[in-house]
Amino acid sequence: MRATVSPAGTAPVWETARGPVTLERPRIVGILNVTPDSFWDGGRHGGLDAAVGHAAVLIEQGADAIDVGGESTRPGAQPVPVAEELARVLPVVRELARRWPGVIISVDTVKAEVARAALAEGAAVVNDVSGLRLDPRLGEVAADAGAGVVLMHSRGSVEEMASYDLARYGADPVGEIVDELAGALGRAAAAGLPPSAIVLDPGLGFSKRTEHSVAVIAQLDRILALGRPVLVGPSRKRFVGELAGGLPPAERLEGTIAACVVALQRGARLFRVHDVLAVRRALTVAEALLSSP
Ligand code: HH2
Repeated sequence: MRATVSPAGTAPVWETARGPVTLERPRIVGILNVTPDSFWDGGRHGGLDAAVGHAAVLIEQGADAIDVGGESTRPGAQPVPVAEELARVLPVVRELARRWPGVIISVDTVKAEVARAALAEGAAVVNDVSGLRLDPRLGEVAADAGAGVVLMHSRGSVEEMASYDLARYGADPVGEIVDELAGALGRAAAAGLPPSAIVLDPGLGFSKRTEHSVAVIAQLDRILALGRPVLVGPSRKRFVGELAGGLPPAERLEGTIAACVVALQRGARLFRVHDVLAVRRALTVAEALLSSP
């Protein structure tokens, strides 16, 4: 299969509240969960100092953006009230934006109120794992701030979206996912978000069994046909462990890298990962090999 790499000068651009992100090279979004219960980094970056320290490491390792999350989507995770999510996320967003004005700060939330406050503190992007399904005001909040938005595919509430319960598809799972992402694009347009602000994400592991995550990576061209850049988030997820024969999260780095490299080859341009250094090195080499004539 040919690599999907834009010729020089025509790289797609993602508009954010802190200016455009050009996608002539793969962009890495480092994960910074300030939660007690995220499946991999939960409880590790709870205090402000720990969170800022980890962000410094991710940026040093080559993260182009930092995605700050205050609510886990792990199956069985407790829903987080707005006030608690604000208390977790806002001090971190404020400090990161102050220290690293050149780094894109993203807030991983499905709540318009959290998005509004984070954008006011310097976040440039809202990463909505519900694709504008769960809070109808979130799109308008992002549009008013001129923010970039990641629209991820999922089904159901925050508590159920990462389980297999809603992973019920007919003969063409990727077709259903594309249709549902098209619905998210429609909600974005109705909220006043310009297409240039939008990145699409198939939501690996969200409302998807392993075979569904495999299918969306294999058929990423069908997501790209919706006309926006694609972000993928395979980092240490269950489907990676299952494909490797049943490995726990601590042993899923190599599989994560494999998923990122294949997604790059199929046209993804943004990669949301925990392990920035390893993934950046792998993608830099893969990009050089894929873009050589
Ligand atoms: N995955 C997770 C959370 N947010 N956002 C996007 N756009 N894409 C993803 O694939 C994605 C996401 C789940 O991973 P993580 O943040 O590590 O875990 P948790 O939900 O337990 O905090």
